Amino acid sequence: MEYIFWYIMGGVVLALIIASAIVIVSNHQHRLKTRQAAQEIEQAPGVQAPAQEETAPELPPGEAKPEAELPPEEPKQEVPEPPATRLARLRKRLASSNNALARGLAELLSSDKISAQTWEDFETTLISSDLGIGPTTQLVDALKTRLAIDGISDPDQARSILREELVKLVDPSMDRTLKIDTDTPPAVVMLVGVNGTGKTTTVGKLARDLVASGKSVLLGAADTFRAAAADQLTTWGERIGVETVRGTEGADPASVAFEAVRTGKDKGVDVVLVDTAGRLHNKTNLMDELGKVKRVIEKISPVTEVLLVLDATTGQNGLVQARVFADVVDITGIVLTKLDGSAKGGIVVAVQKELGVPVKFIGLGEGADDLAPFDAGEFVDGLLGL
Ligand SMILES: Nc1nc2c(ncn2[C@@H]2O[C@H](COP(=O)(O)OP(=O)(O)OP(=O)(O)O)[C@@H](O)[C@H]2O)c(=O)[nH]1
Ligand SMILES: [Mg+2]
Repeated sequence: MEYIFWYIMGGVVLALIIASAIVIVSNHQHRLKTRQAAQEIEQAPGVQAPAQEETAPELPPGEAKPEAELPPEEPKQEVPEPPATRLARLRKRLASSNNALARGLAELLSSDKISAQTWEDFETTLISSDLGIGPTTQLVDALKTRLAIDGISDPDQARSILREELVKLVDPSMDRTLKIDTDTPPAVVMLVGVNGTGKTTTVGKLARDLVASGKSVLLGAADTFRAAAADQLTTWGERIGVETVRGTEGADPASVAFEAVRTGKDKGVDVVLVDTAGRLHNKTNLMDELGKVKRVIEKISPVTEVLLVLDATTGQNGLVQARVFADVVDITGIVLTKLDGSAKGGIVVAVQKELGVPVKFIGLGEGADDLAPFDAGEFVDGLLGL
């Protein structure tokens, strides 16, 4: 009996093996047929082969599998240069910026004897360095008096008197801090000015410094004239990890500014920096629009600071712009950019006198750390090459 059982079992196993073999062979034939059909379709005119799915090449045994591709690294947040080294670097740049005021002062100090002609030349240099007639007369009179009274012939002493008088003219008593303290956050800082003076760049540089000092910041791209303007601001924001609120090209700048400040308030940020479009001061409608932007923002939060951004190389024309902007929005501070170029340092004094508001920041280059808080002593030392 037992052998009958094993006989039956053997038969069953054999039948299973034969069945599996049949299945494998028929699958293989089916795959061959499908491939043949696919090749025929590929070869037919006008038909493109479907893209082959990429498969990883087989590795020879024992070879390590390459590591899976890592996701792109989060952009590293940039760390601003510390203020001390930045100021030293900026002072050097100011001294080498070849401006007329520095040259005039150097000439005066290098004369053995200060004659009437030397004074006259010095006066001319001061006026042509954008200092303005009033401040020039004031400076020359003060110097003449002090140098004569004290009978100074030592150039070092003369230089230090000149430094003192210049610092006085630049007025170290002015409050140059950025106004961002407010009982009703966020503080709102608006940047205004004519085309290409450096508003957007200054927003970026300022935001970077604020973030480094522990403030939370949001940017408002109220320059809706060109999409590229909002892109430029957004790029600055991404570099320092802050959000930019922007509208579509041609949107009402006041509504974008409003939205930015509202978002800033909702999110509890400390400071909202609002970039505005460059506008010609002689275009009344554009100037009116600026007034509207400020009024609309103030429906939510007071504007704590309106910074007028002036290109220092434009000289006297900058003063004309300053006057018109001040009529439309109350300017609370001035940013003088491009003092690294062919700018004439005297504009600092002239513009402060014109508006009665302080220069708060100076731009000395296109780099992210090329903005310095203005300091009367540092500035004069830079001019005198001290
Ligand atoms: N040398 C130098 N270049 C600067 C300085 N500040 C800005 N720039 C450059 O000036 C050019 C214009 O700067 P933006 O910040 O785009 O000026 P803007 O006022 O926003 O211009 P609009 O939005 O077109 O009115 C850019 O090439 C800046 O890199 C500075 O202090 N020194
Ligand atoms: Mg801009």
